[in-house]
Amino acid sequence: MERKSLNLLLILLLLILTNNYSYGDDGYRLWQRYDKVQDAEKLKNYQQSVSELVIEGNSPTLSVAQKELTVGLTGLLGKAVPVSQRLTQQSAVVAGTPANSALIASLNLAERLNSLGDEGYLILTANTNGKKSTVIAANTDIGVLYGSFHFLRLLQTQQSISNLSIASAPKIKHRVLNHWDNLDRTVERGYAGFSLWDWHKLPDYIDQRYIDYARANASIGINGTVLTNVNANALVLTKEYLVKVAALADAFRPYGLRVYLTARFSAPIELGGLKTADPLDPQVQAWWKDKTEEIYSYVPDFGGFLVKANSEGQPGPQNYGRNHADGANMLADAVAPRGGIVMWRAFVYDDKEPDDRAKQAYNEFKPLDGTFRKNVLVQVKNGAIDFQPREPFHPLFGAMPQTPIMMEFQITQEYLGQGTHLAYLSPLFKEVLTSDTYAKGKGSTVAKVIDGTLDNHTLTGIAGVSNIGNDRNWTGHQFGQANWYSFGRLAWDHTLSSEAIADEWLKMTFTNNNQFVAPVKNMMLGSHEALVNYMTPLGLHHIMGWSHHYGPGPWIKDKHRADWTSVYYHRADEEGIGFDRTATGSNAIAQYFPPVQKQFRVIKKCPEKYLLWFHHVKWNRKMDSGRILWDELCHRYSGGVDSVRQMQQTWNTVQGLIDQERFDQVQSFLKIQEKEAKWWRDACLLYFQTFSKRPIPQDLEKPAESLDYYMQLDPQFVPGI
Ligand code: GCV
Repeated sequence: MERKSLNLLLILLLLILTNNYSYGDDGYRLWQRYDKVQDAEKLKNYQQSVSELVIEGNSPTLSVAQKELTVGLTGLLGKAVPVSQRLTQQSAVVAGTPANSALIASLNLAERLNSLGDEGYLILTANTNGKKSTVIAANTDIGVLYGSFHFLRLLQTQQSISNLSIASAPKIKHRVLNHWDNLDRTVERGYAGFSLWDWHKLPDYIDQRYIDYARANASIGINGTVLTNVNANALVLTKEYLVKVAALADAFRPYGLRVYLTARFSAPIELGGLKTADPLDPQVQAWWKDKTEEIYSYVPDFGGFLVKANSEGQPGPQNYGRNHADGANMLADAVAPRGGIVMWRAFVYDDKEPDDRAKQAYNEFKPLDGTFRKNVLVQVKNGAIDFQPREPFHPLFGAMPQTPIMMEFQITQEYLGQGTHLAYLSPLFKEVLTSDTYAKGKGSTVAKVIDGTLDNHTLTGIAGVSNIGNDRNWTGHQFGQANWYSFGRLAWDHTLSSEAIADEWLKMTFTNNNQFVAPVKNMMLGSHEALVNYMTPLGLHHIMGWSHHYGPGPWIKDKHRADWTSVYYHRADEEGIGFDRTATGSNAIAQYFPPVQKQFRVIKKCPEKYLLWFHHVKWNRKMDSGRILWDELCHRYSGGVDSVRQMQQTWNTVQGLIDQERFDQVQSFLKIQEKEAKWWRDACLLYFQTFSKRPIPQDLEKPAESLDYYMQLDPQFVPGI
């Protein structure tokens, strides 16, 4: 061997031995990595605690549970785990239901299982036929699958499995992803490539991705997926597409993932050749009934429809002088005989220019409370405008006690840095869920509205607009996976903390090494606030670039709708800045219950994070920090940029603790994020300075370019439009 080759070989060996070399990893495996447990003592303990896997029953769902446990345990333990239908050894893992497993039945768990419903499970250390075992028990096979994922998570996050007594059940019934995927595979507001659904090759080709997608969703308890964009195309309701939908539904079914479709309200005209889509017209009603029956003939467990109607140009019942309940009820009657539901969106604003767009959904929907069918959920965005980096909770939460209100969060980061900004969204989700509506006195949180406990609803739901595409790592940004993950975990149990979710996600996705987990978790937990600061601090909102929504655009004005411009929302003038939503302004504040109004009504008491959402505030007003508003705004924008730089530093310290490939991608994206945070800061401050006419405080970094420069930037072909 030549000397040079020998040297190379030695270097390689050295790298392997010193463990500084790790294999590339593209993130495809998400949080389901199942690599061998690194901690020797824990590994030994796990190996001793898991000798075999016993699953007595037989069903498609049990067989995927068995596969997941086998693959997972084999990987984590670094040894093959035999599968058996009979208990032969101490320390087995026994999984099943009392109905399909004599072993589980012998444990008399009926009382404990009763309260856990169709999807809950128990994970117990138990004595089974005289042998110590770990038992995963549920009322249904899906419960067993969910329990299996939970058990694997315990090992992935290196927790003790010695004395287990876990009971878990979802707090919300329908936990649904909304894909804004078009039939041509573009994804509206999608930043992770094209749609996962390869319609052209369906139904014949079932991509492994569909299975892995279903696995990932099942692992966090997501049980529904709306395949198509709310800006709907009626074609998906034709036979040509329904056979494709059926193929996806078949692939997802073992994982408990039900398929839903968006219904284009004008489909009876477009597909059925009718002259009208009036929901009170008997022919229209009959058309939807027949269409629904046809769908069920392909997908027997079809979940139902999601509808965007009379919003942003979509057709709806108002085109015929009817209201949202008329439209929703017609579809609800069509799916009711098969147990389907209708998720009717409240994201509406009409063609006339409103005095305040924030008030429209409430104005249109609140009077309809009590008029919807039993199988209708009204799906409400978390805030009254549109998934802004921060919004106060939507006033419809708590305002329609007779109607099940479903939450709609946006997981894809349309207004939060799109494909390249690291923003962990669990704190945003939690901020909304824990907000108190005071609908029935103190403690009437948004979470209690949507989990049904406030108004005794059993039909409950939560939706997340998906950030998933066909990028190899699913979400474009490695940390986008955390938002998919945290949505699912909170949908199952909204009481979980953002910190706990970040902790388990990091351990499962990267490593259990605390040198990595502790600093990166901190970084994640502060990332949403950092983004709010460099984009829309102090309650600012809707000041992004025109149409593609990428980058800053506080100067956007003179468009065909005032409420699509930025000046409509920030209202900056020489006096001050902010949207007066009190009685002296649009009075949107009146849509909240009195104790909430009280929190927001006067500038002095209003939390600063919502200040400019509710008030027009003078530039020289003293803030909590002692600074005047203008200086505070400058500090917030600058602080946001500083926080991103801090995130970069944190990330640089963990190099070598994880694989290089994912490390590099995150590092590069953080550079983009820093560049864009500066862009936001400089563009917004220079623009608002034309009104405040005050200097940027001495101690802060000055803008790199002129306002003209920023105003002329015109990014082309931004993804997701
Ligand atoms: C699917 C915002 C987005 C649109 C989206 C709409 C909605 O306006 O920019 O892309 O349309 O919300 O939620 O219906």
